[in-house]
Amino acid sequence: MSAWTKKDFEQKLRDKGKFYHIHHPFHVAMNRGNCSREQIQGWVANRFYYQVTIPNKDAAIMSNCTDRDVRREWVQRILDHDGVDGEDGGIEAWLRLAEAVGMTRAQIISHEFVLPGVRFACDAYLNFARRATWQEAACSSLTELFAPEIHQSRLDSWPTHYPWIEAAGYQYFRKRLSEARRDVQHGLNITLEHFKTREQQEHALGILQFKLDVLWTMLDAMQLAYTHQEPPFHSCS
Ligand code: AHQ
Repeated sequence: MSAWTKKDFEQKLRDKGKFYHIHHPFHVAMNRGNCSREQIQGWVANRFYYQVTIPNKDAAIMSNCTDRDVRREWVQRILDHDGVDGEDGGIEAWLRLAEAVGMTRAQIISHEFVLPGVRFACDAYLNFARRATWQEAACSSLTELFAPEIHQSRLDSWPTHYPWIEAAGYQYFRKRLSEARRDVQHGLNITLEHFKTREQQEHALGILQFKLDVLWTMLDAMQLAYTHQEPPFHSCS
């Protein structure tokens, strides 16, 4: 089969948005204001494990990438999360979000609330980035094609639905609006350029689906634990 044009290939990637975790029942409930304090806190505590995985994931990509120009741009993702002099970074902003929802930094940093399913999904993403080619791992970050919408939906809906959350916690979502857009331009250019044949393009779609599955599965674990009150081993006496 002949390769898709770059325009059609990009549209096929964007069409995967229907599987994005904004459509997961947990996020739908959250954006409708139907989450309890426990569900919000559980989500913040578990997503912290994802956030701290990202810099290691991006460092894995850097370690596999032999292209200096790509590394010069990709390194910014690590700095966005770890921070630099004068800039606290995303991990610090997530800790402020944790305090804004009524948790302590120690609780979050300890990972004591991280569910096995969340850990496995995040570790699968990190291990994928370690063993895949840097172009495949760049492609897997393209779930952020759909991220600005989800960050904006929180900024739009949380103040009304969750007045008990301190507004200082929203800084993380605001920060990602611009960072995600910049990241996506870079990741998309790499992906559209690298995956040329129809077989390679289909492979890229499969990689994006893998990452969509990572995000979806994290919420499945949280849904069981915090919505259905069925955390792991809850039925074992
Ligand atoms: O806060 C997020 C973030 O820093 C990243 C990095 C990026 C990647 O490299 O895979 N993906 C990502 C995402 C973040 N937030 C998620 C959310 O729902 O708040 C969305 C997620 C993504 O779409 O991959």
